[in-house]
Amino acid sequence: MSWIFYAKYETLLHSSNWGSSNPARQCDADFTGLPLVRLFTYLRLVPQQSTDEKFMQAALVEAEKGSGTTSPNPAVGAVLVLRNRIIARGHHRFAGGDHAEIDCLRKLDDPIPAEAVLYVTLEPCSTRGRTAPCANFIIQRGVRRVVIGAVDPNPKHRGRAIGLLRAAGVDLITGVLEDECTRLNEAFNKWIVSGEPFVIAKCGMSLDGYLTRPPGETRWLTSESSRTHAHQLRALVDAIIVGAETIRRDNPRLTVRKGPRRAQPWRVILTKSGRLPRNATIFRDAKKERTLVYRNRSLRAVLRDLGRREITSVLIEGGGDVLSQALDQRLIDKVQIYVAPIFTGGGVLAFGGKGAALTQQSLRMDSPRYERISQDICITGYPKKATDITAE
Ligand code: AOF
Ligand code: ZN
Repeated sequence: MSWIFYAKYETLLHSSNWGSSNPARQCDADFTGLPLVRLFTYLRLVPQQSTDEKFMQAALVEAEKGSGTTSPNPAVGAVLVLRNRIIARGHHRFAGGDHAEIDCLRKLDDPIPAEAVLYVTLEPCSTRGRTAPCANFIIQRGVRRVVIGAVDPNPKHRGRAIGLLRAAGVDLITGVLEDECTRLNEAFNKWIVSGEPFVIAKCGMSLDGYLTRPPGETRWLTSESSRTHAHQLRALVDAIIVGAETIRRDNPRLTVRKGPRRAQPWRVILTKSGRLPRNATIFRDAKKERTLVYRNRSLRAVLRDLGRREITSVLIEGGGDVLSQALDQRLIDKVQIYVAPIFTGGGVLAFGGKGAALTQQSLRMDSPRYERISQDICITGYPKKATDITAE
């Protein structure tokens, strides 16, 4: 394998932005002013992408075209390669529609050449669901070599197609760009094995951790760019959860106004008292049949019920009450938090709750990412599992 020096673009990007005082320079990498010694610290010896990785990357690009529209199915992409050239591409668009492999292979009428290789981001399915099994179709079409990204976590399929294809004499390898292929479907991966949706906690907060705006001041703590950035998440989830107080106070629309979404995400309102303004937008607008109200139910019970309705991902948008419950009950799978450079004091804490008795029991983030957006910082991360913490 050949090796190249490769600057970790992202690390440089973040390190340079931290030091930046120029709000106009948001996310572009900036090498000026970076001491040479620091530059070399970040130079990493990494393997050049192999041919398999290159084509799996192309299959991932296909898969991403379905992100946000395939639920409750995963987003999957495929490419067919002949002598180092992609001759067909395909992706899964919506549940009930063609799977990625079928979409790709159907683009060729002719017999598939013996040297052709099929790259697919997820292990092909092996039994009939809404559609016929892809493994059989691949064998029938005479594909001789298959490269798989991630194994399908669906208990109905997990590992079966690998056995079927090998038994039919197909040359097969798995695990190419496995992490990328897995992460693409983080919501599906949780829901299909647990029956509960993947929970993303999202909010904008002040430097002192408050959600609320100072009375009489501007309506928002975070910048417009942060809010546009945050809005894009809505296009990728099946439901948005808020507490009744958010409806009473802000009368939000909770709709997707940008992005590829086919259906409006469910709007889920949690209330103890049942007191909700009848003329709130969510009960009156064109999407009103996509509003669900849960009265006096624990967040966990709500999530279970949503999972039964094939809701694979939820976005908790506030207020402090719901976010705190989610934190205290350890129901969060991912956070996306926008911190604005402002101290408000008082008001509603984003994550009040009971808190952890000991620092050791606090919820730590795994793989946190920091992105500067205008004057704000967007922090994303995955809470560490208890097992990761005890292993440290
Ligand atoms: C594939 N290729 O593109 C996708 C797969 O009900 P069905 O027939 O649509 O099957 C859904 C299941 O198939 C889904 O839960 C997941 O395990 C797998 N998704 N498989 O071979 C695809 N989207
Ligand atoms: Zn399939």
